[in-house]
Amino acid sequence: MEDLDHLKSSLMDEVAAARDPGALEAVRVRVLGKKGAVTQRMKTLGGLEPEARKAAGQALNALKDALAGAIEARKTALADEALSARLERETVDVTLPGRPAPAGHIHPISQTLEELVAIFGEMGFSVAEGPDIEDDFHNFTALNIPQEHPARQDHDTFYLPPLTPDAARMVLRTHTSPVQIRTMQSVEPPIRIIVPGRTYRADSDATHSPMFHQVEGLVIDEAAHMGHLKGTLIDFCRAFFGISDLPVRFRPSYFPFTEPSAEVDIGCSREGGQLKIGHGKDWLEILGSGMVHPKVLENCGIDSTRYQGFAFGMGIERIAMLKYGMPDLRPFYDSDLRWLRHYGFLPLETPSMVRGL
Ligand code: 2NL
Repeated sequence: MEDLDHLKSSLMDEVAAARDPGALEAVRVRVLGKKGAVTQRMKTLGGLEPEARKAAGQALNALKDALAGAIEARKTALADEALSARLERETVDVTLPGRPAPAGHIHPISQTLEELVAIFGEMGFSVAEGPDIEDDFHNFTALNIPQEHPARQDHDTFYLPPLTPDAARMVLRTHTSPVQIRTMQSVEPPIRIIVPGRTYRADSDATHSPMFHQVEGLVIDEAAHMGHLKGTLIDFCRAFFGISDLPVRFRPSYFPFTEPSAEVDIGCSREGGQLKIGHGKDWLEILGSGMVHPKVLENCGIDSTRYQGFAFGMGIERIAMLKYGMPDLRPFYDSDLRWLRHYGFLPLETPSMVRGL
């Protein structure tokens, strides 16, 4: 019995000295395991007299229970200590500034397109889209573009090789007008759409890319006239450039698909070689427009004695460059992160001229 008291206090000391769950488990095995101190003693009970065996058995069981309880208590204490240490270590400093927003930027083409959609959207236009690969009829013929027109020449336009020798050759659309043609073929007027998208021309220099973006607009109803064209485009120019009294001028022009046609210029100054949009003695061309040619309406199955309307078109890169002061067209397609960081827009900080800054 004295021997057991001694054993108990030395084993209890070992339990108390275990600094982590691993050490505690080692102690448990040494004490209560198959070859542990208590188990070994249990095995000697068989050689004792019944009286002595009973007493020693009870004492050993009591010791075993006490040690098991102590090990369990130590285990809980160690877990509590570990949790407290972790909570201490992992405190949240609620006074730290917020993490910076993700580094991605909105491409100037996407940004400009969103602005265009917002401006024309407020005027009641919806967005229409169509295929980049077109047939001759939708890209040229329906638009009253004659067979011998230079735009149809191979060196101005990307033609695709026909899939079979007698298949019609397809074309990468040279403007977004075929989408308006498709809309007029399938939708009963009134029509009020803008058509943004990629367009393709065999042209490449500092101001021309073989792929570029356009937005065209189309309004068809029984009464849309040149006054509506002018009002729509004056409002658009002023909203887009954020200058409420921006001078806008309409200059007679020619397109096969509109009659009459007008080029639209905005006021600017070029003092000291520096372009400034707004006021000044100079003009800058920014879009083309006109009343839809009756032949175009008829080509789409629209009765030109009942319906009329206007259309316009502009290059997205060009108006983006003018608005955001970009000197070169080529970096638009280079995926150069330095350029994108400089000219790109943050998703939650998009400066919009539509409803005021
Ligand atoms: C420009 C000029 C323009 C149109 C596009 C159009 C479309 C149909 C019918 C009539 Cl389906 N017109 N589009 C009209 C006038 C000008 O674009 O300089 N674009 C970059």
